[in-house]
Amino acid sequence: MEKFRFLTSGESHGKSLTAIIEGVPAGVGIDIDFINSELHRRQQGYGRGDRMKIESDTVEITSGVRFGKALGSPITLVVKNRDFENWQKIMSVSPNDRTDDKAFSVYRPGHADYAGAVKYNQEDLRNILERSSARKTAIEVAVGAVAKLILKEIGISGSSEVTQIGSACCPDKFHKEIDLAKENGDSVGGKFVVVYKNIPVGLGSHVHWDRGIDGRLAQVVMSIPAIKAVEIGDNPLGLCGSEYHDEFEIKDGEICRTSNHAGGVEGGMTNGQDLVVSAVMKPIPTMMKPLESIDSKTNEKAKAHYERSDVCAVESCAVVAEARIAWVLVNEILLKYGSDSIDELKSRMI
Ligand code: EPS
Repeated sequence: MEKFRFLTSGESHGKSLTAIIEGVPAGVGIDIDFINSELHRRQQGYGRGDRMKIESDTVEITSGVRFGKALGSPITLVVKNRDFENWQKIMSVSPNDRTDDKAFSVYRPGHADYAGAVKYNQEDLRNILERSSARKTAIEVAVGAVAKLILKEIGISGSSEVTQIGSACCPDKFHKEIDLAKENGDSVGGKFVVVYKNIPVGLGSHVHWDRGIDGRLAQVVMSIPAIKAVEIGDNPLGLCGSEYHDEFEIKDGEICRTSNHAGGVEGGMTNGQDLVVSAVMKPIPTMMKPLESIDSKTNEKAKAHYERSDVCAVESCAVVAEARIAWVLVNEILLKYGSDSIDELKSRMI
């Protein structure tokens, strides 16, 4: 991302998760309570594991904000891992603390263990698990909350909803699906939709493949751990062109549409309609009833590694997707309208 840039760091059971964000216009109100409420939302959801009982994620801001407003300088966010207290020796940075406690060598099918260990030449698969864990999405949601605060200043807001858990498509049956998976030592995935409203026309571009906002949205949602499919708009198969495309009309002197199958994106650009992005999350690969696998030390058959995990995290994943979509929207808005301060941005967007 060119205008709203950041890096994150941190291991799942390390001391903390950190982000340094650059590009937040000066004068944006940085409401810590809002960031913490987003972190809280990410921790919720039926089916989360016991880690969420240990953590109570809150953010510390160590730069870039003064008296509640962004300075325009890099903003540093820190979310501490409470569980680090129990992992100090295991996650120590000192070579003197080296231990095999919590080391593991049997790949979990579906997780990053195998490809990560081959790629980074690691024997202890914990060295891959620690960063591939979805724990890192906590700091991503904090960055997304800052992006949402920018969007709020210009009247843009987003929300999400779980639309499917396992084979159940109505909310009354979601808990039952999760309970059943838990009873069976299994896990379950699902589907969710994110909607952002009041989006200006013309974010993204049709002129080059890498500037299409659809591609950028797909990338940030697809790379959330466990996401396997991303969709923009609703795409009922079998509709012909005359049924699918969203016809124009004039209502109260404004150009509008009779439907929104395109999900607010045409030709790689936002078209002023609601932005609608949905995604499919596979079942979490760490399971009480482990799958068949291989021990990387012996190359012999073994049951996959198990440790504390979630049975279902689709609700949390939807919150992560909201956050990541906020990054893209802010980046595109800053690309289109520029702006060093929030007042300048507002005046350019009229
Ligand atoms: C997560 C924290 C992790 C997992 C989960 C996401 O905590 P722990 O590993 O200590 O139990 O609960 O990560 C995964 C399911 C995964 O496959 O990586 C969190 O904060 O969201």
